[in-house]
Amino acid sequence: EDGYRLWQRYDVIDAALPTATLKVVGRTETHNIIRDEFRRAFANRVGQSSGTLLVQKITPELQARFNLQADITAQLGDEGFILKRHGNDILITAKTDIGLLYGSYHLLRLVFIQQPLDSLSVLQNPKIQRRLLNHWDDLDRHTERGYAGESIFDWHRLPLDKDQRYYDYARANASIGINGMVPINVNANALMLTPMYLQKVKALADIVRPYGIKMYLSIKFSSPQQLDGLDTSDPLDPQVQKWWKHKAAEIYQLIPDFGGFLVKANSEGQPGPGDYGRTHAEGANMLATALKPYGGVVFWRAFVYANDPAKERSLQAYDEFVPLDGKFMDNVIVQVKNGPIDFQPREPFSPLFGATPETPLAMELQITQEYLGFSTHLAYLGTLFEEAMDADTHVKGPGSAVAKVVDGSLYNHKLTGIAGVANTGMQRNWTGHIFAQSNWYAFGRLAWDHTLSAKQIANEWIKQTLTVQPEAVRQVEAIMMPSREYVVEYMTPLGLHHLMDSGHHYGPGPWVDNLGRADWNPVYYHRADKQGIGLDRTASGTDAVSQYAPYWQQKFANPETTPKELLLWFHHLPWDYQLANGETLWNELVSYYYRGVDGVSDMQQRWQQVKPYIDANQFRQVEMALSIQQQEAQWWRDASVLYFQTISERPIPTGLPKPAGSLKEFQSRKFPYAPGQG
Ligand code: BDP
Repeated sequence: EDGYRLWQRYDVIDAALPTATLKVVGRTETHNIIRDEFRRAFANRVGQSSGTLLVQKITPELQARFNLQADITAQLGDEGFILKRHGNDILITAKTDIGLLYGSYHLLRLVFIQQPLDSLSVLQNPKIQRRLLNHWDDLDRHTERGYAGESIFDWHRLPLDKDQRYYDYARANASIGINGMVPINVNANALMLTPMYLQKVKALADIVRPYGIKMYLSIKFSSPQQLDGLDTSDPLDPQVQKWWKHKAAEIYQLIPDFGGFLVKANSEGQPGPGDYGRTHAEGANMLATALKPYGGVVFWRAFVYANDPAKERSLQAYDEFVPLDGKFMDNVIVQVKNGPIDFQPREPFSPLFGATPETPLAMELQITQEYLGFSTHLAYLGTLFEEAMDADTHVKGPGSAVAKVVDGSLYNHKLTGIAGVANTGMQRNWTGHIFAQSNWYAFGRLAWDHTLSAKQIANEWIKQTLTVQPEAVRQVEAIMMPSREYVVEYMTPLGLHHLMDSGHHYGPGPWVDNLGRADWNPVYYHRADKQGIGLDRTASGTDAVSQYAPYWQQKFANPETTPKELLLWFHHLPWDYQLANGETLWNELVSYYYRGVDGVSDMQQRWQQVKPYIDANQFRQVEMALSIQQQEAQWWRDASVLYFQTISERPIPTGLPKPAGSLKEFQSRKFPYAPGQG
């Protein structure tokens, strides 16, 4: 098993079509995909019962025959589906072809995770409307923060070379409900909007369309100047507005169901409306006006932070966007990273969630493991995504979860979205680590239904990807569920963050203090000094706590009521500060670093135990990656502990072995060829 088939390893699992025959009514491309999918899944493995598996769009006859009440079918949305057993027959029905496809994938999932289908009765609609992968892939196939080889999009050979990988990519995404893609980097390239490249984009759009996937593009705000020599890209300039209107018309001519634009503006050197003294709303609305006649939307990113010594970084997105609430057009959605800084192993939820009642917010999660060990560390992110979704903002009292902001229910928004920064690449197994596939899978499943638990999703993924043997499933769950926490512990425990080495972000660099901007330096975030460690974000510090609802303001104001895992995010505390368990902060910090490394050893042991139940090639790949992770977890631990010890001047708590190696050696390590650099 080389991993190419992801969670679609049908033939190795002992399962049969649950009925004797299959009937797919219809002849569109999507119907053919459904037929093909069942053929792949079951080949000649036909069920015992005499019934039929019927895949057909809803009709009054079907409703009567399968006893579907009108109030049930009325709940079906455009992408939703119903699965219903009646006697020996099974029905997959929906209002649209895509609904049928999603229903088919759901039935296949149930079969392959070995759920009984005797009393099958399912109705599902996605809870979030636009569920996108954001690829940070460049036109030359380099992938920013990509750790699985070069980009899967071969722009040079498109549009004529329609690589099989594109179809397999679309299948995998459709099987977990992803319905949109942005194939290129938010650090955009204006060339993408030239006629030559738009032909290539059209070819891709045509391939993914029958799988229910819409094409979106990252755009460069300065495109009018770069591509056609306009004097300005000022969003209030009529020539610029006209340019974007023409561009939108050209795109929709080629791709009638084009989804819209994704924009990184005035952030980390990207051009934007701020270059002309205009607001993010003015910039977004100019693009939204151009897309509006065709039903397109603008995903406008809130990941902005200026080089402002007077304002701590985590405050900036909120201060920039909250005053603009109500100023965006109704086809703009503001895309917010889950935390206020930047995809760290753990962050509190971004205070923007819930703070803009008039503006729909999409959540951006990072599937690729830029800050969680690249693709050599096993870190199941289902738990991180779940934590980000379930965080209760308390903006409208208890029960105001981030997920309710994102699914539109908290403030009644129709336009809803979620984006995951993809971890795909040309490696045979797509993601560079077999377990990194589970993060792609978990993103899709949670985007479809955020009430699913990370544990349930892990269980589904294991059974489809690795093994259905019950004891082995249990062991692998015990590897996956705490795995992200281990990374937090050996990299950034107790609320520490942004301690990685410069540029490539590979390995520890808590000592780094010499970068061009203060807020790029790890020392800016940990603030360790003779007295203690942590960033004081309370009223006596940067006052970031004031951006949260009163409930959280109170909790975060006091170290005793701040969740322990966020302690040093919000507080600068003395090294000898006493924690609830009686330990000093220093001792606890160090023991967390050790605990994380022990976690990796635990994963290694459990992996050895499941060997008999895992394909040999899969087994070996993961075994080797775990040995790299073990080494690197120790590197993170020893480098961090040694560095902080030079400041705390306190001993390693008794019972723990001394860190191996010297701080000087750790500090001198260089990685000019680390993958995925920006
Ligand atoms: C940072 C990445 C950088 C991205 C940026 C973004 O290091 O490569 O361009 O996020 O999201 O985390 O725009």
